[in-house]
Amino acid sequence: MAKVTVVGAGNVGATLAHVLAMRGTASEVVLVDVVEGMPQGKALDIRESAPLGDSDCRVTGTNDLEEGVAGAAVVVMTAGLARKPGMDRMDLLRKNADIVSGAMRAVKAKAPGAVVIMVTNPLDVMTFVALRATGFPRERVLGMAGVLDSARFRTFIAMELGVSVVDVSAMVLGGHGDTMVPLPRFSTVNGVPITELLPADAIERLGDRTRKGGGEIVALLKTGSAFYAPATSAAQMVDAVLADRGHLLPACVALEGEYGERDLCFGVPVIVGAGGMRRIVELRLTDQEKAMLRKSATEVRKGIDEVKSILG
Ligand code: TXD
Repeated sequence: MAKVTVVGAGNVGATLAHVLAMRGTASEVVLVDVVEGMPQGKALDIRESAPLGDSDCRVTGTNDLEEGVAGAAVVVMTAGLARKPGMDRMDLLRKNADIVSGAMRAVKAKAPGAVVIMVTNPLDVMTFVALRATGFPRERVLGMAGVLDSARFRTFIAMELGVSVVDVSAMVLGGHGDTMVPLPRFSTVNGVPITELLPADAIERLGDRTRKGGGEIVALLKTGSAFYAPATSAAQMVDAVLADRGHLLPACVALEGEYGERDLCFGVPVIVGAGGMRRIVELRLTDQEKAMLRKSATEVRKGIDEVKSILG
């Protein structure tokens, strides 16, 4: 069994540690954060829930990044700053790129064989930063966004049709933002495409709610953003790696010609197992689907160009 390190013990990181501890797929989970006492306190609280969850997972917390990541099989990166008053988008990008680069240098030094799962926003851009800072092969640097966006789409489809969410599978590709691309032709209820079950306007409405899914929760919460579904989505990716499951998931990976793109981290279907990505699955898309993906890729590329100008 393996060690999983979660960098950033905020809402997503701590919830992820709890989900992992309850599932028991990792023997050890380490929470790392810069706030003194906080990762230790949350880790102890989570560990004290283990007796009730039939789990022997050892959960600990630390402020020491290098010690925290040492020997980890999987490192999930959730650390980052939220935008503060007076900070513009580029300031925030610079700060988060610094945080991610710093953590990834520690991963490179202390956990050179790890699979990295990025969560920090802007997701596609930070996946690019992580890839560059670690120098890892692209198979071992994955971004979590598509699993969450697809889980949201699945939820809305099940709610609309009044069917079990367990029967619904969905595919959402592209960048993690307003231009993401829900794919109704590849979204099914027990194998039946939703295009057979719902009128086009309803599908459009559910796709649109999915695209705005993060914002809908931010508007309700007033402070902070979604974390239960994001953390559980990251846990699914961690489990796919630890248990070598071979899940076909949408994930953000570096493209080298697939989908007509290169030098870009972007959400596409991949098969995930031990060692990270086994391969990218190239879907045959309609012209309309291709155009939507291209538009999303253009958006993501802008962000990556910005971060390149910052990193030099
Ligand atoms: O789909 C997705 N990828 C996302 C991404 C879904 C939900 C959240 N998404 C993004 O994840 C979000 O926009 C943030 O960039 C991250 C984490 O979200 P969370 O809601 O957990 O943010 P918090 O609660 O503010 O937690 C961030 C923690 C906080 O405790 C900081 O003290 C810590 O990060 N932090 C650090 N930890 C370690 N090392 C460094 N340098 C550091 N800097 C800040």
